[in-house]
Amino acid sequence: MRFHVLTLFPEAFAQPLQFSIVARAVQRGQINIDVADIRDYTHDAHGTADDYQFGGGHGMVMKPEPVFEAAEATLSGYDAAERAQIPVILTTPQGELLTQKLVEELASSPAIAIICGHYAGVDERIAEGLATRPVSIGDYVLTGGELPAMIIIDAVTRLLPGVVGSPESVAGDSITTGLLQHPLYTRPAEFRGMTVPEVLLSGHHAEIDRWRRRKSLERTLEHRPDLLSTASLTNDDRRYLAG
Ligand code: 6GU
Repeated sequence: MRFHVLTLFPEAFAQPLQFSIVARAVQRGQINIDVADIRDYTHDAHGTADDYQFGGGHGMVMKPEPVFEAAEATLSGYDAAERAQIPVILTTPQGELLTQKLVEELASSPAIAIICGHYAGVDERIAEGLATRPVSIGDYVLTGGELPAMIIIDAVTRLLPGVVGSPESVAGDSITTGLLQHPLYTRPAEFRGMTVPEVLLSGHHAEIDRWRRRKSLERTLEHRPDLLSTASLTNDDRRYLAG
């Protein structure tokens, strides 16, 4: 998978993606993260990439020309058929909410371009004529789209074949199953007076599975009751939640 990031702050990407699983995926050649500096595509001596808004109002707006030119240069290596398969994401609080379902869809693309919005926002013609996928990472406002871009890269990368050790750990994820994950414990069995639930030490796999399922249901009910309407629940699950 090739990620093409278009940003006014390429330095933001130098460190954060260089540890753990994403770094290993880069080293193994499973992903490639290409970062283009939008300012390299400006035409004046000052490298002006933003300007005042028509109609007045607070905050600067990213100009369309440098962003279009950066995207065209970045994607020029692909032929028309490939190009048509590449989602061009625009990070914006006005976008479609990033969910695991959207992450799965993105992970099936051959490459992904991500335009990082900044300042008050981007000229609407970037959304109209260039981006194909406006994406928001949640209902709060950030100063820019760089962190959202990294979040998208991280979430997509871990779904690629061979990136995360065991396919089960991806399949059994929080959210992927439609429920929040059950609690996890490792050694020591007792820590500062806090003990590991007996059932996990019992070796009874059916009991362990039942306990985990129930904890998932309890947590989902407590923190994300909205997920219960779409999760696939057994009659047992329903009885447990009702009781
Ligand atoms: Cl993608 N960008 C910005 N600036 N703020 C956000 C966001 C994106 N998603 C949630 N808040």
